[in-house]
Amino acid sequence: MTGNITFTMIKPDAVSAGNSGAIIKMIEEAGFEIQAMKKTQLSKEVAGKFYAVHRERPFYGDLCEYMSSGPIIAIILTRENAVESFRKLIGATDPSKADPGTIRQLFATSIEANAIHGSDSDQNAAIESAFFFSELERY
Ligand code: IDP
Ligand code: MG
Repeated sequence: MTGNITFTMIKPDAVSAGNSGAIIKMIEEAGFEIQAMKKTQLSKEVAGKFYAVHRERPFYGDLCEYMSSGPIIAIILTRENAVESFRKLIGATDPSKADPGTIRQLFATSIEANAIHGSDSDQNAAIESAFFFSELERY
C-alpha cells in the first residue's frame, strides 16, 4: 500500500536562478496538489538535522553549507502513489544520469546543487513534512 503524501524542497540553486515557478508548474502539471508551501532559509544546523541520515558521508559538510546558502521553498504535495511518482518526476540524484525531461535534468547544475529534494519513502515523507510544517499549516 503506497501513500499519497510527499515532501519536496526547491533547493537554493534553483530558487536563486529564478526557476521555482517553472518547477512548481511541472509539479502541478504532473498531477500533484500543493497542501502547504513556504519560503525560508535554513541555518547550517537545521540543514544538518534534516540531512542527519547522511552525516557519515564525505559530502555531508558541503551539503549542509550549500543547503543553508540561500532560501529554499518547502512544499507538501499530494497525489496517488506520491513518493514514487515524484521521484520519477525529479530524476536521478546526479543530473548527468537523470532522464530527459526530469526536473533535475532540466534545472540541476551538479550532483550537489541538484535543484530539488524528494522524499524517498512514505515514512520519510511524514517525518520531513512534520519537520517543516505544523498540522495547522496544512491545507
Ligand atoms: P536524493 O536527493 O536523490 O534522495 P541522497 O542520496 O538522499 O539523494 O542525497 C541527498 C543530497 O545530497 C542530494 O540530493 C545531493 O544534493 C547531495 N549529494 C548526494 N550525493 C552526493 C555526492 O556524491 N556529492 C555531493 N553531493 C551529493
Ligand atoms: Mg534522499
